[in-house]
Amino acid sequence: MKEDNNYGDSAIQVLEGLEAVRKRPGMYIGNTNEAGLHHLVWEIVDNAVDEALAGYCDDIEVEIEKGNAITVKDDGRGMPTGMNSKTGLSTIETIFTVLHAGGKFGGGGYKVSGGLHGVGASVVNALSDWLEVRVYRDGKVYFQRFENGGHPVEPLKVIDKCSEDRTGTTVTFHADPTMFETTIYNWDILYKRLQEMAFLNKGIRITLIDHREDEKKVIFHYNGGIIEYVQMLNKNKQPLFDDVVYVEGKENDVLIEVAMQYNDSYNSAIYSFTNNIHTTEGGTHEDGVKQALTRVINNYAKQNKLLKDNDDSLTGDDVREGIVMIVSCKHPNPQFEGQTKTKLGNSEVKKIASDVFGNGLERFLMENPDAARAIVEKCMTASRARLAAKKARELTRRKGDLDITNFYGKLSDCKSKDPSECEIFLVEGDSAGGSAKKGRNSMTQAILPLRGKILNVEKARLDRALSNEEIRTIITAFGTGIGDDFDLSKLRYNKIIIMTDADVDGAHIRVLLLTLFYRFFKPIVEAGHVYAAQPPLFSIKHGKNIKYVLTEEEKNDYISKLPSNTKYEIARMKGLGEMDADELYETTMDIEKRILRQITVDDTIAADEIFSTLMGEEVEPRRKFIEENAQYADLDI
Ligand code: 28F
Repeated sequence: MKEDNNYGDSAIQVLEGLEAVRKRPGMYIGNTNEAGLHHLVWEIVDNAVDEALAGYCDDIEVEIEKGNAITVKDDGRGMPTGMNSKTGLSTIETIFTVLHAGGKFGGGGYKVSGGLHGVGASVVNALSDWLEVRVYRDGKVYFQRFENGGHPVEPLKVIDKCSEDRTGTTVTFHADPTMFETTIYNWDILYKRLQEMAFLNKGIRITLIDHREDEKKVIFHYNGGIIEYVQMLNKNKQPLFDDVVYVEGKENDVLIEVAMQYNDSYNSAIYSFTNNIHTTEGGTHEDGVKQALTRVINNYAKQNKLLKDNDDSLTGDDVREGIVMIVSCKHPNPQFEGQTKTKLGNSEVKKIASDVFGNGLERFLMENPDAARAIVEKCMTASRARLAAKKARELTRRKGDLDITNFYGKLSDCKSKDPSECEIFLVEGDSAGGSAKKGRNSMTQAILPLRGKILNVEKARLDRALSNEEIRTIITAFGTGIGDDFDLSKLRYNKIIIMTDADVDGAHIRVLLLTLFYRFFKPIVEAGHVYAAQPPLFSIKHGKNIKYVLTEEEKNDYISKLPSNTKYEIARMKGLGEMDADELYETTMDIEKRILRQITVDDTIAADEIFSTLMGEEVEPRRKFIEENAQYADLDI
């Protein structure tokens, strides 16, 4: 070990620990891509948020510096500046060089933020080419700098005086470019997560500043916490009543907070968190709250004779239609389970969440009879629609047999019955549909031409969607069923490819289809079965070669790389409907040459917002969204 400072054995062990992080960074931060890079920021911010949750700090600042260093500041007590007897190092150096030294905070409090990885400041240090910490405490400014993956340049020292009442911690680091695929921070990612943090921890002010090209600054500060989160999620929707139901309670050190409001849509948007981590797979906190919602609304409806004795009870789906809800749990010892470790497993939490939310909701209904009546009526309408949809589905199933000639008139199925190699193209218009049928590889490629308008399901319930002919055809073709009958394993095609023109109408149809899939076939989208075909914009012909490209840049790039004496011809491609069968196959369908874009949903909260903005009732936000995103030819969810 080439260390020319005078640290002892413990320091050497420390560096071996940090070396382990550099050898297998994925073990500590999940990944070394863009997500992993941002993980470094979350680790440091989590420490500041913990200091805030302990009650000592209310201002946190995150700055993206020129050159992509990150500074995080808090106005808490400042990290302790004394020595650590176990390591023989200062506490600060210990925090930044010993794995898991951050750990639980002493003094009765507990570490609440972080947890998914929750690896602490030393991992950030290990993965940085330099890091500086400044602590303001007791009228002094303490400083230490680390380089090359956590090697201290000097021990902690005092570099300045400061006013006695100035306290806090400032950390600046620069991610090591040899450890990450990218070291450029993304404003939108930082924005979204820091805003979420501010919603989930009411009263904390979090400021984000970007000092790179054009200065940007935003302050997140929500005294209403998750109440304001729900209001934001509903901002483009019509709420059923003005108040946001808010319930908070603590049992055995487990804190449960719930905010909810109904809107006039037919979707349910329930987002749950534990220790500020989005539990996308749900868990016991979410289960408990859902259980209480169904129980309390049914009891209220029966007690107030809104629901008659011989009426069926309202189901979970009935009481969740049109709901927007945030569930936040703070737990001293959370157990995360599930495929992505984003499901809360602690069994005791279910009853706590159910009791806390149930009591609060009961009280709200009692105190707000108008809102209570509106909720119950909405749930009963949902219940009737559910029964109607069930009938319609049964009808579709039976009618499916009668309709089958009509259906097969539309669908040109592929010969193979092995879903893993089958694809279905949903094609805009009969003329493109005709070319696609002629040009396709009929062994594995099925063609479904779409004639009529696809119904906007953002404004329709399942029963009405089922009365739409195009939608019925799509359901029949997929083979999965829909609603309660849905079964992903019955999907007849591995790839569902939306093939529309590269113009505004094409984009519109694509968005309508994506809305349908997202709202009614979400697992198909989540499993990555949905793609958009990308018909090329230009062809470049030279000699016997023909090259198709998607963009102006690609075209120029390709031409610039051709030998200078090459003659070439550029043609702007026609719409799908004007291509002949060979052209369409070669440019857009041929597995070897085509360009597909997989539609992924890695962020359900953002996707939900996009769909309700694009497809919902309110016109102004839609206009604004399209204007702001006009430069993207496509919607990337
Ligand atoms: C920019 C990132 O990391 N802020 C922090 C504190 C405050 C204390 C602390 C941190 C003590 C024993 C671990 C101060 N005074 N912002 C931050 N602020 N850590 S990190 O203590 C660390 C623990 O081991 C602190 C009294 N108690 C705690």
